[in-house]
Amino acid sequence: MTYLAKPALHHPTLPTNRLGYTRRDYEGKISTLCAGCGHDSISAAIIQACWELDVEPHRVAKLSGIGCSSKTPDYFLGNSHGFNTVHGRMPSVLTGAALANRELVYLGVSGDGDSASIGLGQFAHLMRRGVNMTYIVENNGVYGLTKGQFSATADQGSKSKRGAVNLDSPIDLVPLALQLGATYVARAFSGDKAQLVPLIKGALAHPGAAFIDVISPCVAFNNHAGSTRSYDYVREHNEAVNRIDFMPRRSEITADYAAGTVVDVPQHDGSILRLRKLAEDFDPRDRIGAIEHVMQHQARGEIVTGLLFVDPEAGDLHQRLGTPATPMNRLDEKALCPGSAMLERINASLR
Ligand SMILES: Cc1ncc(C[n+]2csc(CCOP(=O)(O)OP(=O)(O)O)c2C)c(N)n1
Ligand code: SF4
Ligand SMILES: [Mg+2]
Repeated sequence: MTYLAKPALHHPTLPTNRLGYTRRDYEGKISTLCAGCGHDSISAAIIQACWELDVEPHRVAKLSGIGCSSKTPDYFLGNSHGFNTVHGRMPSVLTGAALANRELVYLGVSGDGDSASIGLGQFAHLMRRGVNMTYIVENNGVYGLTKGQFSATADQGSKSKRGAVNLDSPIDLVPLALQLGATYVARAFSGDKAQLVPLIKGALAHPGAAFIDVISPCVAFNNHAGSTRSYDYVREHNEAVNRIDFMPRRSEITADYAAGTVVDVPQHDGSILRLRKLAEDFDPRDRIGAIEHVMQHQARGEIVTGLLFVDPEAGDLHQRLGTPATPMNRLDEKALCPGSAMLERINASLR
């Protein structure tokens, strides 16, 4: 069932992007997830974001772990590189790939079980190393694939479908990513595509570790009264701090806004993140302020969404390590083996 291909034909009048591709060129196989699963909406948002950004599909590497969420890379970007790793191990495989070939666009897709339980250590080190990638956690508060056990992000006191109460404290990956040094951090809701698509575009263009926690209801196991990850609960408790418009370098800035209602955050590549403020007291360039804001609202049962933090001066692991501009998987023997004289010099410097 997982391997149903979609027919390649599409209507000749479908709009194309600057590369001449239609949105359908960014799709994957037919999804086998439950009808109404939030994860499918996230796949649709990824397709939309990549199409709008004119990303060349063959330049994307999509990696995931294990779970319903980690199955989704099969359902988008069918012409991209893909690697379905072991449960919770996507970050280390992604780090290795990104070091070997810095020219690809790295997209990690994971679940709350995959990233906050078995893969928590891997998640932490990817963020603190500043690997240049977009990391999306499709957060439903349960292990969907293995039939609905509480995950580590489930709120204390929330109820399972069968009425069991979760006694453990939750792990919130957003303040964690902020504390660990991620340079682009957002939270979104799979049911709000207008918010999610620009957040994904901003993350893909960000030159460092970008993390988006997307609340993504599991209709089979966690969409009932008593759950804090159901469609109804998230809609009622969603406190968006801003709305972002991602403007690539080439776009002309024409929109007119009242003074004080927007913040423009220029990126290294000349693109601009325009943030329309919804919470007056919130500044997305203040890392510690963002942690406080998220945690204070969380204590009141509110889910803060939007772009929570961006560092316009962000760098990445390659910059920190001073790796060559040529991707390492393309270095020839001359560059990799500088000769016995150089080896002697290195050895001498270590004596
Ligand atoms: C090493 C290992 N341990 C446990 C499992 C069983 N397992 C498969 S998916 C999963 C949890 C998936 O939860 P999550 O990442 O939240 O994805 P979801 O299905 O909810 O999208 C577990 C525990 C496994 N496949 N491999
Ligand atoms: S079990 Fe839950 S997470 Fe998995 S496909 Fe169904 S609704 Fe989605
Ligand atoms: Mg899950």
